[in-house]
Amino acid sequence: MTTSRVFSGIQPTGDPHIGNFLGAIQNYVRMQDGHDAVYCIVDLHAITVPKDPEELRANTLRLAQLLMASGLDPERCTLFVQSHVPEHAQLGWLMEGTVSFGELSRMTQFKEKGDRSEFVSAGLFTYPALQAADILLYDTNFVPVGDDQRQHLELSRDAAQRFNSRYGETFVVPEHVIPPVAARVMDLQRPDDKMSKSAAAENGLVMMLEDLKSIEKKFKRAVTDSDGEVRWDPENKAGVSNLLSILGAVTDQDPKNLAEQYTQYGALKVDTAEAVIAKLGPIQQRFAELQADPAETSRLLRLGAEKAREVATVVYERARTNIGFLQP
Ligand code: AQP
Repeated sequence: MTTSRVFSGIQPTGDPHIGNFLGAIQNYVRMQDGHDAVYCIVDLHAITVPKDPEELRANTLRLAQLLMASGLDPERCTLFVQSHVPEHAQLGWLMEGTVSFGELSRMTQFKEKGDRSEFVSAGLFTYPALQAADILLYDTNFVPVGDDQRQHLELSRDAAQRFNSRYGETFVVPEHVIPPVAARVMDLQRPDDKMSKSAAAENGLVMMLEDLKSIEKKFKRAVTDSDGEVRWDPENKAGVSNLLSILGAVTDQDPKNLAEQYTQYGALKVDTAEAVIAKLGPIQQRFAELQADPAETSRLLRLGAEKAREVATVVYERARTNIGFLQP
């Protein structure tokens, strides 16, 4: 029996928040078992918005340590940095020849990020082509990411199918795996908006490495509504439903069932804060331990890149042959 391959990427653009954790990282950890799991810290994507070089280097190492502290085990998965595997950029160019200007123009994330940025790089626009390359480079079957990545994943599937029909069978067409709960964690202060690193209201954003007391305060101040009934209804009760889905994702329970156990917003807020703190506390401790030995993290990342290249070079070779590049 062949094991299915899972691939996902995460940007080293500052410490992750609990949306990144519940929408992505927690599932990365789960999917290490029973799959051939490949996880990539996508530094090539990070530079689509200009970054301070020292900060980027430090953030890349910190993110690797935080992923390991969260439970990614380099023995059970492949964890590496995107720029350490040059085939990502190489296949990225082939994907730029595969997806169209019109398709890229329809990507809502580009519109949102482009509107917010002073300098809009060409890379920010073609980002989904590189993302398609990341995924297709590993003959990926499943891609665990949050709901916000749905449109990009659809483009990766279209790119794989188009390339296959133009040049012959080359890529596996990947499938999206969206977590059943907390696929879209919302801002605690503006529950109609996705929790995001670039959020304007800092009180709505809960970071994975945040002081635990501060996390408790933010949950206690979370915006709810004035009707006073605890009910699972994301459309009309975004704040309360967000708390239920966070509590559900952290404790592995169905938010609808959880709703029936509460009559007071206050108790729901306290229990959600406690559950999040119980989850993040041990991760923060392991992270502090890993920070003491950055050379070991770098060594593990180098091994991860070697493991990744064993697959990436084979798939890239298949793509370059099929597209018609002359052998050197
Ligand atoms: N609010 C969220 N709820 C659930 N999942 C989320 N993800 C991001 N926000 C939420 C998932 O996290 C993974 C890593 O994504 P990324 O590294 O591309 O980060 P991002 O999407 O750029 O994160 P932000 O916070 O939204 O950053 P900005 O503000 O820069 O746009 C992905 O799987 C994503 O789905």
